[in-house]
Amino acid sequence: MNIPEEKQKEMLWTMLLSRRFEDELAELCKIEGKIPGMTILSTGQEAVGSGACAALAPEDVIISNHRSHNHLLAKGADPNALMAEIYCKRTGCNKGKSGTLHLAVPEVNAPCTSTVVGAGPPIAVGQAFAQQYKGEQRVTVCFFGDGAAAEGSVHEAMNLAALWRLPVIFICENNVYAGAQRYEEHAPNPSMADRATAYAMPGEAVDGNDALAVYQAVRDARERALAGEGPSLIECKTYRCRGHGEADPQHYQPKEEICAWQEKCPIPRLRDDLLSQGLITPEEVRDMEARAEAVVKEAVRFAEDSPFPNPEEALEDVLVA
Ligand SMILES: Cc1ncc(C[n+]2csc(CCOP(=O)(O)OP(=O)(O)O)c2C)c(N)n1
Repeated sequence: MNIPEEKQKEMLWTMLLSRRFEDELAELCKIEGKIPGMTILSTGQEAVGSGACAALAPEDVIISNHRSHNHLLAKGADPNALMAEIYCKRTGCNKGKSGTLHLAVPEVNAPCTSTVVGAGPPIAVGQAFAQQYKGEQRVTVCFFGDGAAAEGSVHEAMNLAALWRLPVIFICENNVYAGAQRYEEHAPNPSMADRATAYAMPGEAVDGNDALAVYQAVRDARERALAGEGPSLIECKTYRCRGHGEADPQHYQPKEEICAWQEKCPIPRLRDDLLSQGLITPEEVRDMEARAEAVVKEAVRFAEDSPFPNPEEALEDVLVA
């Protein structure tokens, strides 16, 4: 597949970091009052953000949704500032004002995540329009769910992006569920990627638990976008292994289905692939795991030790037009 060794290791690292970060959040949110708001995790879906972001340059932009931790960590967000923001502390990447659901990390070109379902694609199209208008050599990636794909805003965004040949890559993270609703309850066509045909753009479905396949598809789409060939739609077929949020008991998800997908976990898959090719040693894997543990421990300490913002700070950084 011709993927540089360092990129493959980077994908394994960001998946391990993301999993450890979210496993910690899964525990923290059980402590009353610790984490304000909902806790929405991407456990089992890490190959999507990690594979995609490894194929991007630092100047490329990502727009994400409510399930954003993996996307942001894979794009290089500082785990300390991210954790502090999730705690709504003043040292957080948004000074404690966004919490987990509206995180923004402009330093890594992740200016917006929105929990408004379907809000991301029009924002990504605006971003890509600006890039094209200014003649910049960079692209915008938009992560959204299969549920979001049913929103009118997503169709409008794809239509305009294709019409104006904008440098945007639509990544539909098809994790089978939108809240408690299964994919086939809201989408008549089993292929989300097929929708690309309607907008005359390339559409491809990939195994969303295979970081290397995601990387390859995004790398190709990025090359097309930079060559002026416009947008692409990539459907990453994956599975939501936890509830919609941590308070969701998942009673509507068949146990056997969850177990079958846990078996397809993207992390051991890439790890074993790298080990069998001799691209990584068992010791390096252990080091990566220990590093992820240490980074997350430090992020929690940083968040815990940080102050909450003062109430009057709510009025700072507010844009009044
Ligand atoms: C406009 C809007 N409608 C409904 C909701 C409530 N809501 C939050 S997440 C969600 C499900 C989204 O599913 P999907 O886009 O597939 O993403 P996933 O949660 O599976 O990652 C819904 C309905 C919302 N936040 N915004």
